[in-house]
Amino acid sequence: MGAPPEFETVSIEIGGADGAEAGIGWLFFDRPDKRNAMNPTLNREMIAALEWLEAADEVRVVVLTGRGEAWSAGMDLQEYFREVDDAPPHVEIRARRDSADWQWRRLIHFPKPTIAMVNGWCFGGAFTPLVCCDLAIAAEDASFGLSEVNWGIPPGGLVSRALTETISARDAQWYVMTGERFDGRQASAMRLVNEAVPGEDLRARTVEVAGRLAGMNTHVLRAAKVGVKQVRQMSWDTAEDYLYAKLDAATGHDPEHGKQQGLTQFLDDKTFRPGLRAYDRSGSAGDERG
Ligand code: ACO
Ligand code: V55
Repeated sequence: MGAPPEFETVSIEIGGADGAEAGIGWLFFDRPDKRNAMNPTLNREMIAALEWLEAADEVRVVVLTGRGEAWSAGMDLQEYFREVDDAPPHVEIRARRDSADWQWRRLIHFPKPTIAMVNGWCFGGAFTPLVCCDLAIAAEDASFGLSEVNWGIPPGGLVSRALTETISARDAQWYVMTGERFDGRQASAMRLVNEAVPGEDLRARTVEVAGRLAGMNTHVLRAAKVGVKQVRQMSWDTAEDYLYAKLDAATGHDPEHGKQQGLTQFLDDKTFRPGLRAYDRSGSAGDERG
């Protein structure tokens, strides 16, 4: 696939081929001097970066994190608000489209597993990409806030929509209306993130989780994640039909025949217990290549 492309406000690093980080594509908000605030350039570059990561065979899981002290300080108040307010309408339309395009649509539908590794500040607009990653692990002392009301706007974009996908209505109302901050431990208690760990353990814990996903059947993981997201908006009747269709499609098209391997290894060979770990992929016919 070649070296990752280079950007002004975003960067990509690929984990070494053999070590604990094999298969991990690190995607950084990379404007540490501006606390990784999302300006129109960053939003455009994130679209391109996600397209590259989607196509890179060596990348089996993506971790979205921030350089420096911040995960992301939200939308750039100078470049996304003030400058766009003064520009012709088409500039605002484009900026808003690019913003939603990666923060919500591309991330939520990303074909490989995604993990938000929240290393520090997370404000306002940053809640959208946070929620749209499949999993999230935060530093205990990361600091979160819906700070929109503090500077005179209600949350816009998809921020409130993303928030209510994860935390309770009571918590959403509290934090959207007060603008108060909360830390990683509280974010975990509210289920905004899966776990909070001490800052010094954040990278190791993320590598452990990402590495486990990278070692699994990506074809099956993709079907599992799409299914669990889609059924939230379905009736039980529709969901039953859809999930069986998904199951049959996923197993029928699985290039490494995971279901057959799992059944054989449990029922015939008696070499593993599916409740306790994944089947042995080492004898797989071939890895997934699309
Ligand atoms: N937009 C534009 N610039 C920003 C943003 C932002 N959201 N956040 C930080 N910066 C810039 C600062 O203007 C400053 O730039 P300068 O060095 O050119 O003056 C630089 O980043 C460093 O910021 P400081 O405030 O000096 O850093 P500090 O570490 O003291 O504070 C903090 C960090 C708490 C994140 C603070 O910068 C802050 O409150 N940022 C705004 C957070 C916010 O409310 N974001 C918008 C949410 S609303 C939305 O996203 C829709
Ligand atoms: C916000 C985010 C936006 C936007 C307006 O609340 C406000 C933050 C991500 O886009 O267009």
